Amino acid sequence: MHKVVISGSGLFTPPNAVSNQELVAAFNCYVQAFNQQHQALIEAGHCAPLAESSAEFIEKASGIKQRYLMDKHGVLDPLRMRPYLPERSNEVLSLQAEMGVAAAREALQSAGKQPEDIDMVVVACSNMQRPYPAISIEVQHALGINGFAFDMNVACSSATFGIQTASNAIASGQARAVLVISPEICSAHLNFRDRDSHFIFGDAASAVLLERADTADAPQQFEVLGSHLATVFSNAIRNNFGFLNACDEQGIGKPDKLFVQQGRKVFKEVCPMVGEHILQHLSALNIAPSDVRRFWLHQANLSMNHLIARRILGRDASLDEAPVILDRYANTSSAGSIIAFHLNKQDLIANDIGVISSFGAGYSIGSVVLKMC
Ligand code: CO8
Repeated sequence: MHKVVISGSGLFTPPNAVSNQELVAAFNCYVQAFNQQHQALIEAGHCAPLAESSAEFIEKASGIKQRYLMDKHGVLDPLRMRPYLPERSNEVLSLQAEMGVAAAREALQSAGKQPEDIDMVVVACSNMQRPYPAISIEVQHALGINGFAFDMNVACSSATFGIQTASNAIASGQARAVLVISPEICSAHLNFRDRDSHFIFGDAASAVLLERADTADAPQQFEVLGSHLATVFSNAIRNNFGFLNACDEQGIGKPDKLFVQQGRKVFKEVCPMVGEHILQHLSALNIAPSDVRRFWLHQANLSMNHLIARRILGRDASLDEAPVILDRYANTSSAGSIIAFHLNKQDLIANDIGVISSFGAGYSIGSVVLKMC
């Protein structure tokens, strides 16, 4: 079996930053218009008035201050409240592939690799813009990579599941080097009219390059000491959008065809599972939690990360130990923990241990333990 390292990473950040205040202003405009339009029904008790959102609540409940979106004008238009992302002809690189290619190019560059060094491309994310041809094959083609590519979806844990798949392929000799790319267009499957969740997500694409340790010559490399994955079925985070929707016209346009969650339930159920998962994984590798230099945790909610870190360490983690990017990026689903890794690894030194961890819909949980070479 070959030793495997992560030798490169990349990030694509969309051009449009949207603050909580901007998002709330649009949402509240929509609420006021709705309540005015339905005033008679509301007064007669036949329709519940909508409640306004608040930027203070959002930051306090989630830690999110802003997010980056592929389009902000459509989202901030109270009459539309969804991004405007025009369809492209089949001859043009698709939007999701474009985001993935940008992140992948940076990963290739930081690893000092060329497309001909790569044998496998995995696009691992929560939502694919189409079923086929696979987005990964389009990315592979755009980058000029030989070998093979496939898409996989394990919601927010897609990247860690992708890393395990890539790592196994390299260790067993099936591939010399693999790109795991997570282009997330969360804004296109978020319900911006839902007060409970309109603030949660942002768009971004991340990429990591994994390869055999004996071929790697990047200035910074992380040996993959192990990965540990788990899934437990839950309906607490769900999206019923899919190809069968066209077969029952009554369901088209209903809110369940976008992201829906019971946030409190998710919070309560997932935090203990993740803490235990990481502790078990470290124990199996004979690593004490206190020996971990950095936790690149999934970036969904700041209080969740505080709780999980406390469960693992028995005390609060410092920002240095468990860096935060969700304040700027919001929840970027599978890209979140990889963005945290990408932006917070430069200061590590040889033999430092780090843990990438993801959790989300499914439920799905993944951890990858790394040692800087
Ligand atoms: N403004 C003002 N007040 C509000 C708002 C708002 N926007 N929203 C809710 N409130 C009010 C509620 O009405 C409630 O009031 P009251 O107490 O009077 O009833 C009060 O605030 C508290 O509401 P909650 O209990 O809902 O608030 P929480 O403190 O639980 O915070 C969170 C809500 C932030 C959603 C929190 O529960 C959370 O983060 N939970 C975990 C979320 C999470 O990690 N989910 C994982 C999703 S990621 C995933 O795997 C999906 C992948 C697919 C990607 C899809 C992309 C679109």
